[in-house]
Amino acid sequence: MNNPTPPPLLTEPALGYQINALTGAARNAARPLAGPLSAEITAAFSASPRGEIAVRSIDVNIPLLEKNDILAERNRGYFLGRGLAALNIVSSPGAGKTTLLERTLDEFGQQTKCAVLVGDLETDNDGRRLSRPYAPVAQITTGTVCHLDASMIARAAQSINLDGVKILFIENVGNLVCPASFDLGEQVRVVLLSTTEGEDKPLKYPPIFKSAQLVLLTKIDVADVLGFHRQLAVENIRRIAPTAKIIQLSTRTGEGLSEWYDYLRQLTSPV
Ligand SMILES: Nc1nc2c(ncn2[C@@H]2O[C@H](COP(=O)(O)OP(=O)(O)OP(=O)(O)O)[C@@H](O)[C@H]2O)c(=O)[nH]1
Ligand SMILES: [Mg+2]
Repeated sequence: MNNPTPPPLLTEPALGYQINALTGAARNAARPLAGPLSAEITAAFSASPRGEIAVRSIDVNIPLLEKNDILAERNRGYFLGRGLAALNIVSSPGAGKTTLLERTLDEFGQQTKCAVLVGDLETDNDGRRLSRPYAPVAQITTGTVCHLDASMIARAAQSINLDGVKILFIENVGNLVCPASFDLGEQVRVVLLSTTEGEDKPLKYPPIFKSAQLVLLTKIDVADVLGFHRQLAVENIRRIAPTAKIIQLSTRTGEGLSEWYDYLRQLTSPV
């Protein structure tokens, strides 16, 4: 019996494995994978010492974030049903999210009932900073997870009393990358860019800025001393998020805060 000639190797195997071209050098007919993918691939490599195997890929078109998206829609319906506006507040670490929320609770929160869900990898520092007798707050600690997801929000929202709450602030984990992919069921995504980070961040981290309805340019009180070019930052935000509203503010001096409060007030007005 003639053994079929194995297909030529593309290169000599350096570490024992050789992967042939995707167009398929395999002699066996394709078959569906039955077990864990890694075990299948390992077995296939072991059975192909001369590198006869082929690797093919198929696009199954199943969104990896599908489960989160479903839960996020559920959250959105729940929030809308309760008549409250949820804001997902995102930024790099230290851009001023908690400081802004502290002052917002002290001023705006005196007239309009607000609640906060705040996420961090560790500590309840921000939860304690935000604690006010008139505003329910829940701290979410994510451990090693670099973003909040819709299931964390669903659980945390159940843990506080949302009666009468008109605005639910969700302070996300400080990170400009991971939170971009996770819809929490918010009505508005707010991204902070602080003057200490540099004007180029919208260009370097476009997904998060692209997904924002509102961008807050924070810590403008120190813009001049840092040599931060405010107009350039605004232009960079505009390039990535042309329709987002931009508010320049300083929680320290109060500049721009009335515009922020007007924005919040408008979210609570019946349409
Ligand atoms: N100069 C100035 N400093 C500010 C302003 N807002 C916040 N800061 C300072 O920035 C630092 C970080 O502020 P936080 O509010 O803790 O920042 P954060 O975004 O909540 O940080 P994480 O939760 O760790 O991501 C603190 O030292 C604040 O005092 C501001 O408007 N101007
Ligand atoms: Mg914070």
